Amino acid sequence: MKYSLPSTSKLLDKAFTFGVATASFQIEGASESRLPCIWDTFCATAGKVRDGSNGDVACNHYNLWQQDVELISSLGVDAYRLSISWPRVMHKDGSLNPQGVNFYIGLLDALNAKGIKPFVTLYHWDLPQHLEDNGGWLNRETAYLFRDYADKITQALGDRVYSYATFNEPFCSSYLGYEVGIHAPGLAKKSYGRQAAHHILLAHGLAMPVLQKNSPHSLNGIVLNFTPAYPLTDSEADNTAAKLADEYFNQWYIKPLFDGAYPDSFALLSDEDKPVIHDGDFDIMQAPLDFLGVNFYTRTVYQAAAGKPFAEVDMLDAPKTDMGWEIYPQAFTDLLVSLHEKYALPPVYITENGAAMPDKLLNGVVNDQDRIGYYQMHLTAVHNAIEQGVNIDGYFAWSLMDNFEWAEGYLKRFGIVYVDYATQQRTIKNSGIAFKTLIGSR
Ligand code: PNW
Repeated sequence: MKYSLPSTSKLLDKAFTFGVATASFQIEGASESRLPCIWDTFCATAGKVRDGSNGDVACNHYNLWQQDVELISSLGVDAYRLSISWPRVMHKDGSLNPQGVNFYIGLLDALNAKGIKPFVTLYHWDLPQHLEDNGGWLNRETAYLFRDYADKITQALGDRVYSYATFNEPFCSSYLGYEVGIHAPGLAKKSYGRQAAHHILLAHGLAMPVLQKNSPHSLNGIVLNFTPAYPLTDSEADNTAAKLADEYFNQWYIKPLFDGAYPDSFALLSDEDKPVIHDGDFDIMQAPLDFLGVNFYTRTVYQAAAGKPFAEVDMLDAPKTDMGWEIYPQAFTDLLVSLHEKYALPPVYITENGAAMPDKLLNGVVNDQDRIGYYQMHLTAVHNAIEQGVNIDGYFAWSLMDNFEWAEGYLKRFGIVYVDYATQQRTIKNSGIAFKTLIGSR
């Protein structure tokens, strides 16, 4: 039960940051002590979450946070990535809610006391419902309200935070939430997805200078997810399909931040699908970043198709996780190298990587050999990218513990710690023991 890397690997330097990650809605529970958010509403809508569950209790981390800090500390990690629940720390009138703020102050103080660096994401999908009622990310005003939230919360948290990310995965919030509707708020229109993305990237750009001013010593940036697109064959048609898919699902969310423009295939959008863009928006979006967070899980294969730019291919015989996501670690190395070649990147942190597996707790043990295999291959993929010149300073496992996996509810387990939801008992899985051993071996 051990991950192995070449003894000279940068991953084994003490300066390389190893951490575990979570997000507010997925673990906190205690929904009664905050404002409602779009995921509460989505969960309450029949047919949206597979097991009909919600985030009312989740891992009860809001009440169990002290033991969870002990758990994180027992893993020996350098850092813990968490997110702040906007509806927990702000009232409807835009003033801070001291009860919510004090929860995070207590948590951050406990982490710092243990020498664990807090990596804080300001938006991991839990938009206050009252803002959605006013148009949510389709309303440009929401970007300015996000800046205001970022301003107030970063002032309140003072110097407790090692790193701030504005957003987690603008792709998921805009595409899954507003374009295909499988995430909250469940809207499904192409123009909505593209407009929501534009406003989220704008909100990011508006907040960045505020973070730099209020928290000049933290590493401030954004977290993006990538699902690299591969052609099924090396035909020109399949290559074109994969390139268009890559622009639509990946480059769309990063190119504006570094190049101040959407990809070329923006021109293929019909006029009604194009987002409303104001003069100066791309200048705002290009605010310099101290770090880029990269989340990686899988790749997608595409082929050419009649009547549409690309068609996804299900790789039927390929190894897959419990999400049905193909296990293809070479795509992780390829992705990191290609981002490094395309953009003038700041230091990169892998802010999420991991796998859902059908875990079983037997006699107090979770022997998750498949997850151990996934981590071994993906840590090696990160090592290989570093060898090829990519500047990567850290790696976070998704997730610290099993939690509310969005539209899959509690059916999918991503943790390196097992959660028995009936008792809220946590058990470190064998993949977690291996992670601890790797970190301790440096
Ligand atoms: C990420 N996709 O979500 C999130 O940041 C986590 O909150 C989540 O639990 C984790 O990955 C596992 O799903 C994603 O469809 C959800 O490409 C969907 C996609 C990517 C990331």
